Order: sequence, then C-alpha cells, then structure tokens
Amino acid sequence: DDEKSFYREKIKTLLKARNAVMVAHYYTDPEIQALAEETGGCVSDSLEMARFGSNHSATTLLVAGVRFMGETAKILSPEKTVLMPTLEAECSLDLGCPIEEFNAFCDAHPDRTVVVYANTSAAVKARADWVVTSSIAVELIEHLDSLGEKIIWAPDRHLGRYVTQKSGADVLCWQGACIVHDEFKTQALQRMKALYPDAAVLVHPESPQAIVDLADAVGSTSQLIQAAKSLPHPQMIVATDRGIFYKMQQAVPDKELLEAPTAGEGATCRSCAHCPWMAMNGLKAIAESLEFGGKTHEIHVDAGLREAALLPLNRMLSFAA
Ligand code: CIZ
Ligand code: SF4
Repeated sequence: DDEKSFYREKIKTLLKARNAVMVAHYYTDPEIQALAEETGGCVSDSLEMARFGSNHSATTLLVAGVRFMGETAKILSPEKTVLMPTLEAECSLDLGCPIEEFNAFCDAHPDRTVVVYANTSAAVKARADWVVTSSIAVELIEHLDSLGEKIIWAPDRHLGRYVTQKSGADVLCWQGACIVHDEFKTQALQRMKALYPDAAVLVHPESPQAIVDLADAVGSTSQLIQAAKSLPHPQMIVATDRGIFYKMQQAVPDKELLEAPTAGEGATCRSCAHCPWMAMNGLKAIAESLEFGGKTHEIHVDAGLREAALLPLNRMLSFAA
C-alpha cells in the first residue's frame, strides 16, 4: 500500500501548508476517519461536524462527507474556505427534495412550521423555520408540539414517521428516503436475530418501520455508538451505514459488530449498507482537493441563500446546545 501512504503523507503536508483541518462523517471509509483523527480533525455526525468546523481556528475546512455537509460548513463559516474531495457526493434525501416543489408544498400549508432535516440543500434550508439532525429531531418536534405548532417535516419519510410516533405531534411529511437505510430487509433481519440470540439490534431511524420495530435501540449515529456502550449484549446487529463500525468498534473493542442484512434472501450482506456518495471521499480525491482547491473542490453558497439558511441552522445549534 505504497500509494495509500504516499497520499496520507501528502495530505498531512498539505493540511499544514493550507492551515486546514479535516472534518469527516462517520459513514466515510475507515482510512479517511483514521486520517481525520490522526491530523487533529474530527469524526462525527453532521451536527458535530458543523459545530467543530465553525469553532476551529483553521482557515480552510476539508469536509469529507456529502455536499449538504460542505454547504452547511460554508453557511456557518463564510470566512473560511470549504473544500470537498468531490462536489458530486450527493444524498438521495437532498436530491429528492427539489426547492421548487418544496416551496409549492410549503405554500400550500402556510399554517405549518417548516422543519427540515440537515440532509437538504441550502435553498431548502433557507425556506425552513428549523433545521434538525436525527440526534435532536424527537426533542425538537416535542418542543414545537408543546407550543401547539403544526409541522411540515422534510425530506425523510421514515424519520418523519418515527418522530411523529414518538411525539404525537401533527406532522405533514415529505416522502423522501435514504437509499442506504431504505434497503434493510425485515425477514432477513429476523433470521439474523434468530442466529444471534444474544445480539442487540441497533437501528437508525432513517430505516423502514418494520426494521425500527425490531430494534433494541433507535437513534442517530452518535446515539447508536452510545447504545453499543451501554447495552449489555456481547454482539450488536447494526442497521446503518457500515462506516459507523470504525468509531463504534473503538467504543466497544470487546463486542462483535454485525451488519444488518440489506438485500437477498437469507444471506447476510457484507457490503451493501454503504452510501455510494460517502464512498467517493477517497485519499486521492482529498489530496487533490487540498492541492488544487478552486473550481472543482470549493463550496460556494449564494449570499442571499446563506443569510436565510443561517437562521434555522443557528436555531438548531442553540436548541442542541
Ligand atoms: O444518514 C446520514 O447521512 C446522517 C446520519 C447524517 C447525520 O446527521 O450525521
Ligand atoms: Fe444521504 Fe443516506 Fe448517504 Fe446519508 S447515507 S448521505 S442520508 S444517501
């Protein structure tokens, strides 16, 4: 692996030269998360990525994740240069909620408070009253419900259904889905539970209802890592992107982590639950983004949109604080 160590060294040198810090999502490949840790950056969920990036003294942020994470970093830190390994790393939730249609949806229900998931474009955030991540979604919807507010939730229908059930709030839901979590298969998971009777099942709420129903713990990425620590089970069947195994295994070195099955009958899946856009954040792409920056790697957000999107984002950060 000469090539990998070549790029790792190159990235370390370029990070220093550019006064840059790496912020990586839990779903990126293990070698990317390891490099972020080794170079003083952070590995976390999108909420913590946003916070870490805006508080850090570096003048350039290298965001290893998908586009909405780079946009969020830029909105919070307009004075910083925000680079991404590729500008083509999308998210099916973001893609499934185009601003024109979303505007029409909101316009049709002017009496509802608009809450959008972090996995959205800057334009959709700009239209929202609140931005949330899955780690604070239930709490925020409960809070708004207690104020008597009716809600529009977008874009993830599974997470929307989950927070609706948890909070009992009046929620009108956009029908988007995450292509990774949508693929977990109920019958295969039931068979796997039978095979591993001592295992706990950990599920991200972007998963279908029937998968959530089989869970011992449901939560955001950081909450699932916490659950792996606090549950007594020696094995964990995990229904979220397998990128999470890197930090989860650090947290529970003595426990066995198993991927929840996605496709196919019977057999457990060894390589399905991984976001193809997260996987675009390779070492070579990171090195190139730091070396060349500019057109192909730098995130820009229109000034008007930025100002409008900053409001609901800051609300999220204050609510989560
Ligand atoms: O599924 C995702 O992309 C997640 C979990 C994003 C986040 O909030 O960290
Ligand atoms: Fe989007 Fe799903 Fe990929 Fe997360 S895992 S970035 S929600 S497509």
